[in-house]
Amino acid sequence: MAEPRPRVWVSQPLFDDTVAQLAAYCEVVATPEVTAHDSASIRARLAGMDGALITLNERVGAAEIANAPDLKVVANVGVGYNNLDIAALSAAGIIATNTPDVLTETTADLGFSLLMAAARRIVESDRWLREGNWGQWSFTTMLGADLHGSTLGILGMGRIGQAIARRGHHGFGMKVLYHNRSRLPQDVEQAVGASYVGFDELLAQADHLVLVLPYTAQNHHLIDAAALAKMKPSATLVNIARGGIVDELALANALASGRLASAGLDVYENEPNVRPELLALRNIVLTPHIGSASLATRRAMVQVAVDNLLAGLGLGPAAGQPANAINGELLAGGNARIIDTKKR
Ligand code: 8YV
Repeated sequence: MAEPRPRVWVSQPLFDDTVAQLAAYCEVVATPEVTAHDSASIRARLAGMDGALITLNERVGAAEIANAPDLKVVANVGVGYNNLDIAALSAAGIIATNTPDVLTETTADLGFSLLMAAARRIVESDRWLREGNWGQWSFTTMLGADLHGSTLGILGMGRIGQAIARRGHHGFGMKVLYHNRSRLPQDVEQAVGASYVGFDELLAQADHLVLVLPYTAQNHHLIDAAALAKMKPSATLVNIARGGIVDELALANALASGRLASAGLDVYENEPNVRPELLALRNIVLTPHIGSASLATRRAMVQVAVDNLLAGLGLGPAAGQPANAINGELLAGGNARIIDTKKR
Protein backbone atom coordinates (compact mmCIF):
# COMPACT_ATOMS: atom_id res chain seq x y z
CA MET A 1 0.00 0.00 0.00
CA ALA A 2 1.29 3.47 -0.90
CA GLU A 3 2.44 5.66 2.00
CA PRO A 4 0.12 8.59 2.76
CA ARG A 5 1.26 11.88 1.29
CA PRO A 6 3.13 14.21 3.64
CA ARG A 7 0.95 16.85 5.29
CA VAL A 8 1.97 20.48 5.38
CA TRP A 9 0.43 23.45 7.18
CA VAL A 10 0.48 26.93 5.62
CA SER A 11 -0.02 29.38 8.47
CA GLN A 12 -1.29 32.45 6.60
CA PRO A 13 -2.74 33.25 3.17
CA LEU A 14 0.28 33.70 0.86
CA PHE A 15 0.18 33.50 -2.94
CA ASP A 16 -2.16 30.69 -3.94
CA ASP A 17 -0.46 29.87 -7.24
CA THR A 18 2.93 29.48 -5.57
CA VAL A 19 1.65 27.56 -2.57
CA ALA A 20 -0.25 25.30 -5.00
CA GLN A 21 3.08 23.78 -6.04
CA LEU A 22 3.10 21.97 -2.71
CA ALA A 23 -0.04 20.08 -3.69
CA ALA A 24 1.89 18.11 -6.32
CA TYR A 25 3.63 16.30 -3.46
CA CYS A 26 1.70 16.96 -0.26
CA GLU A 27 -1.68 17.31 1.40
CA VAL A 28 -1.87 21.04 2.07
CA VAL A 29 -3.75 22.45 5.04
CA ALA A 30 -4.04 26.13 4.14
CA THR A 31 -5.19 29.03 6.33
CA PRO A 32 -7.72 30.96 4.27
CA GLU A 33 -7.69 34.20 6.27
CA VAL A 34 -5.06 36.26 8.07
CA THR A 35 -5.11 34.67 11.52
CA ALA A 36 -3.48 35.41 14.87
CA HIS A 37 -2.38 31.94 15.98
CA ASP A 38 -1.46 31.68 19.63
CA SER A 39 0.89 29.03 20.98
CA ALA A 40 -1.89 26.50 21.69
CA SER A 41 -3.33 26.92 18.22
CA ILE A 42 0.07 26.49 16.55
CA ARG A 43 0.65 23.38 18.64
CA ALA A 44 -2.72 21.98 17.55
CA ARG A 45 -2.11 22.80 13.87
CA LEU A 46 1.35 21.24 13.84
CA ALA A 47 0.06 17.94 15.24
CA GLY A 48 0.20 15.37 12.45
CA MET A 49 2.10 17.68 10.10
CA ASP A 50 5.29 16.80 8.23
CA GLY A 51 6.05 20.38 7.32
CA ALA A 52 5.00 23.97 7.92
CA LEU A 53 5.25 27.14 5.89
CA ILE A 54 5.09 30.01 8.37
CA THR A 55 5.63 33.75 8.75
CA LEU A 56 7.05 35.93 11.49
CA ASN A 57 3.64 35.91 13.17
CA GLU A 58 4.08 32.31 14.27
CA ARG A 59 6.47 31.54 17.09
CA VAL A 60 7.65 27.95 16.98
CA GLY A 61 9.58 26.42 19.84
CA ALA A 62 9.52 23.44 22.17
CA ALA A 63 5.90 23.98 23.28
CA GLU A 64 4.56 24.31 19.74
CA ILE A 65 6.28 21.16 18.44
CA ALA A 66 5.48 19.01 21.47
CA ASN A 67 2.63 17.19 19.67
CA ALA A 68 4.30 17.03 16.28
CA PRO A 69 6.46 13.89 16.14
CA ASP A 70 6.26 13.84 12.33
CA LEU A 71 7.29 17.46 11.80
CA LYS A 72 10.44 17.57 9.69
CA VAL A 73 10.70 21.08 8.28
CA VAL A 74 9.64 24.56 9.33
CA ALA A 75 10.05 26.91 6.37
CA ASN A 76 9.99 30.54 7.47
CA VAL A 77 8.89 33.10 4.90
CA GLY A 78 11.38 35.80 5.86
CA VAL A 79 15.08 36.20 6.43
CA GLY A 80 14.85 37.00 10.16
CA TYR A 81 13.99 33.98 12.27
CA ASN A 82 13.78 35.21 15.84
CA ASN A 83 10.28 33.67 15.84
CA LEU A 84 11.92 30.24 15.78
CA ASP A 85 13.66 28.51 18.67
CA ILE A 86 16.40 26.97 16.58
CA ALA A 87 17.89 25.04 19.51
CA ALA A 88 14.52 23.38 20.23
CA LEU A 89 13.95 22.56 16.56
CA SER A 90 17.47 21.17 16.15
CA ALA A 91 17.14 19.05 19.29
CA ALA A 92 14.02 17.50 17.74
CA GLY A 93 15.72 16.94 14.36
CA ILE A 94 13.52 19.50 12.61
CA ILE A 95 15.08 21.50 9.78
CA ALA A 96 14.44 25.26 9.84
CA THR A 97 14.83 27.37 6.71
CA ASN A 98 14.57 31.07 5.84
CA THR A 99 14.51 33.24 2.70
CA PRO A 100 17.67 35.33 2.42
CA ASP A 101 18.91 37.18 -0.70
CA VAL A 102 15.61 37.61 -2.53
CA LEU A 103 14.51 40.42 -0.20
CA THR A 104 17.84 42.23 0.21
CA GLU A 105 17.38 45.09 -2.25
CA THR A 106 13.68 45.62 -1.52
CA THR A 107 14.34 45.88 2.21
CA ALA A 108 17.27 48.24 1.63
CA ASP A 109 14.96 50.41 -0.51
CA LEU A 110 12.48 50.62 2.35
CA GLY A 111 15.25 51.49 4.82
CA PHE A 112 16.34 54.30 2.56
CA SER A 113 12.76 55.46 2.04
CA LEU A 114 12.25 55.72 5.80
CA LEU A 115 15.54 57.56 6.15
CA MET A 116 14.64 60.11 3.48
CA ALA A 117 11.11 60.51 4.76
CA ALA A 118 12.26 61.07 8.36
CA ALA A 119 15.26 63.30 7.63
CA ARG A 120 13.40 65.52 5.15
CA ARG A 121 10.17 65.44 7.17
CA ILE A 122 8.09 64.20 4.24
CA VAL A 123 5.23 62.59 6.17
CA GLU A 124 5.14 65.39 8.71
CA SER A 125 4.94 67.94 5.86
CA ASP A 126 2.15 66.03 4.15
CA ARG A 127 0.10 65.91 7.33
CA TRP A 128 0.77 69.58 8.13
CA LEU A 129 -0.33 70.62 4.64
CA ARG A 130 -3.51 68.52 4.73
CA GLU A 131 -4.37 69.96 8.11
CA GLY A 132 -4.55 73.38 6.47
CA ASN A 133 -1.47 74.85 8.13
CA TRP A 134 0.14 76.24 4.97
CA GLY A 135 -0.84 79.87 5.29
CA GLN A 136 2.09 81.37 3.43
CA TRP A 137 5.34 80.03 2.04
CA SER A 138 8.07 80.59 4.56
CA PHE A 139 11.78 80.20 4.42
CA THR A 140 11.97 78.13 7.57
CA THR A 141 9.09 75.72 7.07
CA MET A 142 9.97 72.05 7.71
CA LEU A 143 13.74 72.44 7.81
CA GLY A 144 15.25 68.98 7.80
CA ALA A 145 18.61 67.26 7.54
CA ASP A 146 20.58 66.53 4.38
CA LEU A 147 21.37 63.04 3.24
CA HIS A 148 23.91 63.91 0.56
CA GLY A 149 27.35 64.48 1.97
CA SER A 150 26.32 63.38 5.47
CA THR A 151 27.59 60.44 7.51
CA LEU A 152 25.51 57.27 7.30
CA GLY A 153 25.95 54.81 10.14
CA ILE A 154 24.92 51.19 9.66
CA LEU A 155 24.63 48.78 12.56
CA GLY A 156 24.72 45.22 11.22
CA MET A 157 26.57 44.74 7.95
CA GLY A 158 25.04 41.64 6.40
CA ARG A 159 23.47 41.59 2.97
CA ILE A 160 20.89 44.30 3.68
CA GLY A 161 23.39 46.50 5.51
CA GLN A 162 25.71 46.32 2.53
CA ALA A 163 22.88 47.16 0.13
CA ILE A 164 22.10 50.26 2.22
CA ALA A 165 25.78 51.20 2.26
CA ARG A 166 25.90 51.00 -1.55
CA ARG A 167 22.90 53.29 -1.83
CA GLY A 168 24.41 55.81 0.56
CA HIS A 169 27.91 55.77 -0.87
CA HIS A 170 27.26 55.50 -4.60
CA GLY A 171 23.88 57.23 -4.74
CA PHE A 172 24.11 60.03 -2.19
CA GLY A 173 27.85 60.58 -1.76
CA MET A 174 27.58 59.78 1.94
CA LYS A 175 30.45 58.84 4.17
CA VAL A 176 29.47 55.35 5.33
CA LEU A 177 30.52 53.95 8.71
CA TYR A 178 29.46 50.58 10.05
CA HIS A 179 29.71 48.38 13.08
CA ASN A 180 29.23 44.62 12.97
CA ARG A 181 30.09 41.52 15.00
CA SER A 182 32.92 40.92 12.56
CA ARG A 183 34.70 43.27 10.22
CA LEU A 184 34.11 42.75 6.50
CA PRO A 185 36.99 41.81 4.19
CA GLN A 186 38.71 44.90 2.79
CA ASP A 187 37.53 44.34 -0.78
CA VAL A 188 33.90 44.16 0.37
CA GLU A 189 34.33 47.33 2.46
CA GLN A 190 35.75 49.07 -0.58
CA ALA A 191 33.01 47.85 -2.92
CA VAL A 192 30.28 49.27 -0.69
CA GLY A 193 32.32 52.30 0.36
CA ALA A 194 32.08 51.65 4.10
CA SER A 195 34.57 51.92 6.99
CA TYR A 196 34.48 49.90 10.20
CA VAL A 197 34.23 51.73 13.53
CA GLY A 198 33.48 50.77 17.13
CA PHE A 199 29.89 50.87 18.42
CA ASP A 200 30.28 54.10 20.42
CA GLU A 201 32.05 55.83 17.56
CA LEU A 202 29.26 54.81 15.20
CA LEU A 203 26.68 56.36 17.53
CA ALA A 204 28.71 59.55 17.91
CA GLN A 205 29.63 60.06 14.26
CA ALA A 206 26.43 59.10 12.43
CA ASP A 207 24.16 61.83 11.09
CA HIS A 208 21.77 59.00 10.26
CA LEU A 209 21.86 55.55 11.85
CA VAL A 210 20.18 52.52 10.27
CA LEU A 211 19.68 49.31 12.28
CA VAL A 212 19.90 46.15 10.19
CA LEU A 213 21.21 43.53 12.62
CA PRO A 214 19.57 40.20 13.48
CA TYR A 215 17.69 40.31 16.80
CA THR A 216 19.13 38.14 19.55
CA ALA A 217 18.78 37.97 23.34
CA GLN A 218 22.15 39.77 23.53
CA ASN A 219 21.09 42.85 21.59
CA HIS A 220 17.69 43.37 23.25
CA HIS A 221 17.43 47.14 23.88
CA LEU A 222 20.91 47.71 22.52
CA ILE A 223 19.66 51.16 21.53
CA ASP A 224 18.58 52.36 24.95
CA ALA A 225 18.59 55.79 26.62
CA ALA A 226 22.36 55.63 27.13
CA ALA A 227 23.01 54.77 23.47
CA LEU A 228 20.61 57.46 22.27
CA ALA A 229 22.41 59.99 24.46
CA LYS A 230 25.62 59.27 22.55
CA MET A 231 24.00 60.20 19.22
CA LYS A 232 23.97 63.68 17.69
CA PRO A 233 20.79 65.60 18.61
CA SER A 234 20.38 66.31 14.87
CA ALA A 235 20.50 62.60 13.97
CA THR A 236 17.93 60.29 12.40
CA LEU A 237 17.43 56.72 13.63
CA VAL A 238 15.93 54.09 11.32
CA ASN A 239 15.00 50.57 12.46
CA ILE A 240 14.20 47.95 9.81
CA ALA A 241 15.56 45.03 11.86
CA ARG A 242 13.42 44.00 14.84
CA GLY A 243 11.63 46.18 17.34
CA GLY A 244 13.24 44.67 20.43
CA ILE A 245 16.63 46.11 19.51
CA VAL A 246 15.36 49.58 20.46
CA ASP A 247 13.99 50.67 23.82
CA GLU A 248 10.93 52.34 22.33
CA LEU A 249 10.06 54.33 25.41
CA ALA A 250 13.58 55.77 25.54
CA LEU A 251 13.30 56.56 21.83
CA ALA A 252 9.95 58.28 22.28
CA ASN A 253 11.40 60.36 25.13
CA ALA A 254 14.45 61.32 23.07
CA LEU A 255 12.26 62.41 20.14
CA ALA A 256 9.81 64.28 22.35
CA SER A 257 12.55 66.17 24.20
CA GLY A 258 14.51 67.09 21.08
CA ARG A 259 17.41 64.91 22.18
CA LEU A 260 17.07 63.18 18.79
CA ALA A 261 15.75 64.89 15.66
CA SER A 262 13.80 62.17 13.90
CA ALA A 263 13.20 58.48 13.42
CA GLY A 264 11.71 55.97 11.02
CA LEU A 265 10.45 52.62 12.28
CA ASP A 266 9.23 49.62 10.32
CA VAL A 267 9.40 47.21 13.27
CA TYR A 268 8.13 47.36 16.86
CA GLU A 269 8.65 45.69 20.19
CA ASN A 270 5.09 44.38 20.39
CA GLU A 271 3.73 44.15 16.83
CA PRO A 272 1.08 44.94 15.79
CA ASN A 273 0.68 47.21 18.82
CA VAL A 274 2.53 50.49 18.53
CA ARG A 275 3.16 52.49 21.68
CA PRO A 276 0.92 55.54 22.11
CA GLU A 277 4.06 57.52 22.99
CA LEU A 278 5.35 56.87 19.46
CA LEU A 279 2.00 57.45 17.78
CA ALA A 280 1.76 60.86 19.43
CA LEU A 281 4.99 62.13 17.89
CA ARG A 282 5.27 64.13 14.68
CA ASN A 283 8.99 63.60 14.10
CA ILE A 284 8.72 59.88 13.43
CA VAL A 285 7.64 57.91 10.37
CA LEU A 286 5.91 54.61 11.17
CA THR A 287 5.32 51.78 8.69
CA PRO A 288 3.71 48.41 9.48
CA HIS A 289 6.65 46.01 8.96
CA ILE A 290 6.68 46.31 5.16
CA GLY A 291 10.44 46.00 4.59
CA SER A 292 10.14 43.25 2.01
CA ALA A 293 6.64 44.15 0.84
CA SER A 294 6.97 44.62 -2.90
CA LEU A 295 4.79 42.26 -4.89
CA ALA A 296 7.72 40.75 -6.77
CA THR A 297 9.80 40.21 -3.64
CA ARG A 298 7.00 38.75 -1.55
CA ARG A 299 6.26 36.33 -4.40
CA ALA A 300 9.94 35.41 -4.61
CA MET A 301 10.06 34.82 -0.85
CA VAL A 302 7.15 32.42 -0.95
CA GLN A 303 8.73 30.55 -3.87
CA VAL A 304 12.00 30.17 -1.95
CA ALA A 305 10.13 28.98 1.14
CA VAL A 306 8.12 26.44 -0.88
CA ASP A 307 11.34 25.15 -2.48
CA ASN A 308 12.99 24.92 0.94
CA LEU A 309 10.01 23.08 2.42
CA LEU A 310 9.86 20.49 -0.33
CA ALA A 311 13.62 19.98 -0.35
CA GLY A 312 13.70 19.65 3.43
CA LEU A 313 10.99 17.02 3.27
CA GLY A 314 13.10 15.06 0.79
CA LEU A 315 10.79 15.90 -2.12
CA GLY A 316 11.04 17.77 -5.42
CA PRO A 317 14.02 18.66 -7.59
CA ALA A 318 16.34 19.56 -4.67
CA ALA A 319 15.20 16.68 -2.43
CA GLY A 320 17.22 16.51 0.78
CA GLN A 321 19.11 19.75 0.05
CA PRO A 322 17.16 22.81 1.08
CA ALA A 323 19.07 25.86 -0.13
CA ASN A 324 18.54 27.85 3.07
CA ALA A 325 18.75 25.48 6.01
CA ILE A 326 19.48 27.49 9.18
CA ASN A 327 20.44 24.35 11.09
CA GLY A 328 22.03 22.56 8.11
CA GLU A 329 24.29 20.62 10.48
CA LEU A 330 21.31 18.31 11.09
CA LEU A 331 21.40 17.23 7.46
CA ALA A 332 25.17 16.95 7.36
CA GLY A 333 25.19 14.88 10.54
CA GLY A 334 22.32 12.63 9.45
CA ASN A 335 20.22 13.80 12.43
CA ALA A 336 17.35 15.34 10.53
CA ARG A 337 13.90 13.78 10.50
CA ILE A 338 13.55 13.27 6.77
CA ILE A 339 11.08 11.35 4.67
CA ASP A 340 12.42 8.05 3.50
CA THR A 341 11.66 8.44 -0.19
CA LYS A 342 12.54 4.79 -0.87
CA LYS A 343 9.35 3.81 0.93
CA ARG A 344 7.24 5.85 -1.52
C1 8YV B 1 9.13 39.45 6.18
C2 8YV B 1 11.09 40.31 7.56
O1 8YV B 1 8.13 39.99 5.41
O2 8YV B 1 12.32 38.81 6.26
C3 8YV B 1 12.16 39.32 7.36
O3 8YV B 1 12.91 39.06 8.32
O4 8YV B 1 11.05 40.93 8.56
C4 8YV B 1 10.07 40.57 6.52
O5 8YV B 1 10.75 40.91 5.35
C5 8YV B 1 8.54 38.75 7.33
O6 8YV B 1 9.51 38.05 8.01
C6 8YV B 1 7.40 37.83 6.91
O7 8YV B 1 7.34 36.65 7.64
